[in-house]
Amino acid sequence: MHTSSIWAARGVAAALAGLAAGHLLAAVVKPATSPVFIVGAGVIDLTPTPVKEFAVATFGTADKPLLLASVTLGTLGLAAVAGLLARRRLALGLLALTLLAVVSAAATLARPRVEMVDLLPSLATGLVAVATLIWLARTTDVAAPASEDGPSRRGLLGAGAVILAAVVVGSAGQWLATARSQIARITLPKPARPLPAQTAGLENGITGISSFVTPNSEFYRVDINLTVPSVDVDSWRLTIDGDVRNPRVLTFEELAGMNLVERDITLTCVSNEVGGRYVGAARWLGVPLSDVLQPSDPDADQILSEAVDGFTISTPLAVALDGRDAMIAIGMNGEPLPAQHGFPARLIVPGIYGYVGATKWLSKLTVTRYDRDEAYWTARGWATEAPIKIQSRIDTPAPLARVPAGLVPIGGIAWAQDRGIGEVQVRVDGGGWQRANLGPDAGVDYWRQWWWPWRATPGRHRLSVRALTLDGEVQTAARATPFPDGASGIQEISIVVE
Ligand SMILES: Nc1nc2c(c(=O)[nH]1)N[C@H]1C(S)=C(S)[C@@H](COP(=O)(O)O)O[C@H]1N2
Ligand SMILES: [Mo]
Repeated sequence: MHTSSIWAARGVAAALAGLAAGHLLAAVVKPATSPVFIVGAGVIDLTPTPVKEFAVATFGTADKPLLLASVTLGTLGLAAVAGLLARRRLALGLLALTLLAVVSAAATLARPRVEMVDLLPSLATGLVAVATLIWLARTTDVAAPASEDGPSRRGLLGAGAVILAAVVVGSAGQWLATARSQIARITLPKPARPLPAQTAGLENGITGISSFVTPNSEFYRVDINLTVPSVDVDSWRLTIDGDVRNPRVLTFEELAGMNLVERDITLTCVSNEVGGRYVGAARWLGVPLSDVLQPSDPDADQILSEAVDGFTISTPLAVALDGRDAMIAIGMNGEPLPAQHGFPARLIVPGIYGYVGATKWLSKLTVTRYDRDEAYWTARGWATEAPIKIQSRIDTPAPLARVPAGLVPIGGIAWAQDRGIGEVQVRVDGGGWQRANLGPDAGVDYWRQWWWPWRATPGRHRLSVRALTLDGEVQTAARATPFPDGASGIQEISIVVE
C-alpha cells in the first residue's frame, strides 16, 4: 500500500471521527446543528432559486439525500487532501481539518435564530478530527521506513478502525435523534362531530391509480429544511398576535383542548409541474382558524405565520376567513402530525398552494398588512394570491408503458380545491374528449379519482386528460411554468400497445 493513500485514509478517518462526534452531540442538543446537515443547509441557502427549482424538478424528493451525499463526499475529498498535507507537515493537515470545522461553524451562524450552543457540534467535530489525526500520525508512524509492509499495514488498520468506530458513533447519534421524538407518545382527542370513516377508492380495482387517501408515509414533502425540525411539544407555544381582538399564547394542550373539526383536504405545491407528484390528500384534525383569530383592524389583509424553522408564510386574510375550512391542524389521517409534516401543529388553508397557507411547525400567527411585512417565498417573487389551478393527472398507464391490446383502464386523479371537480375527460390521439367515471366524493377541497375503460389497439398512442370544475370551468391547455403562481396545461403521455 502506497504511503500517500495511507495518509489520505488518515485524513478521511479523522474527518469521519469528527463528524460522528458532532452528529452524536447534535442528537443530544439539537439534531439540526449536526455539521452534516448544517453545511448542506448552507448550500441550499446559497443556491439561486432557478437552480433549486431545477433540482426539485429533476430529482424530486431525492434532491435532499443527493445533496447530503454530495456535501459529505466533497468534505471527505477535502479531508483526504488534509491527510496528504499532514504527510508533509502534520500542522498543515491539522490546519486544513480545522478550516473544514470553521466552514461548518460559519454555516451554523448563517442559520436563522442561532444560539451559541448550536456551535458545539461543529466545535466537537473540529477538536475530535484534529485529535484523531494527531493520534493516527503518532501511533502508527513510529519511525518506520514506509517501504516496509508492517508499518504501512498498521497505518491502514489504524485508519480503518477509526472509520469503523466513527460509523458506529454516527449511527448511534442518528438512532438517538429518532428515539427522542415525542410524537409517538401523543394521543389525539376526538372531534366533536367525526366524519364517516375514511374509505378506499378506485385503487382496489385499478392498479397504479393514486390511493383515495394518501398514507402519511407517502405524502409528498416540500420545505426548506434538510433535517426535519424536531419540536419539543412541552415547551412549544403558538403565539397569536398583531391586529387581533384576542392576542394570546397557546400551549399544545390548550390547542388540542379546543373545538376540533375533521376535514378532508388535498394539498398541492406551487412547484408541481403538470403531471407532477407534489399533491396529496389527507384527513386533517384541527381547530378552525376563525375560532382563534378574529381581526380587529379592517385594514389588515395578511396573516403572517412563522415557523420553528425560521420560515414565514403570507396568507391573504380575506381568503383564509371567507368561510372555507382553514384550520390549525394537529392530526393527519388519525395520527399526530408526522415530524415531516409539521408536528406539533400546522396551518391548512384549502384552495391555495402550500407556500401561502400550509405553514408547518407553526409557532406564530400575526394579523398584519402586506405593506408592513413580507414572507419567505413572496419576497422571492412568487405570487401573493395563489389559488390552486385546476389540474388532472394520469397515474396509469405510466408514460412510455407497454400494455397489451384490449381493455386498458386509464386512471388518475383531478383536483380543483375550493371549487370541486365536476367532470373529467380523456382523449386518445388528439380525438374527441370522452367522459371518465369518477371515484368517491369527499367534498370540493378533496381530489377526485377517475377512470376510463379504453379499448386499446396495437401501436403507439397519446393519452391526455383534463378536468372541469363543478361550476363548469374547463382546465386550460395554456402552458404555464410553476413560477410565479402555479403550472397549467394539459398532461399528455405516450404509450405503446402491443
Ligand atoms: N415551516 C415550513 N412550512 C412550510 C414549508 C417550509 O419550508 N417550512 N413549505 C411549504 C410548502 S412550499 C408546501 S408545498 C407545504 C408542503 O407540505 P407537506 O410537506 O406536508 O406536503 O408546506 C409549506 N409549509
Ligand atoms: Mo410548495
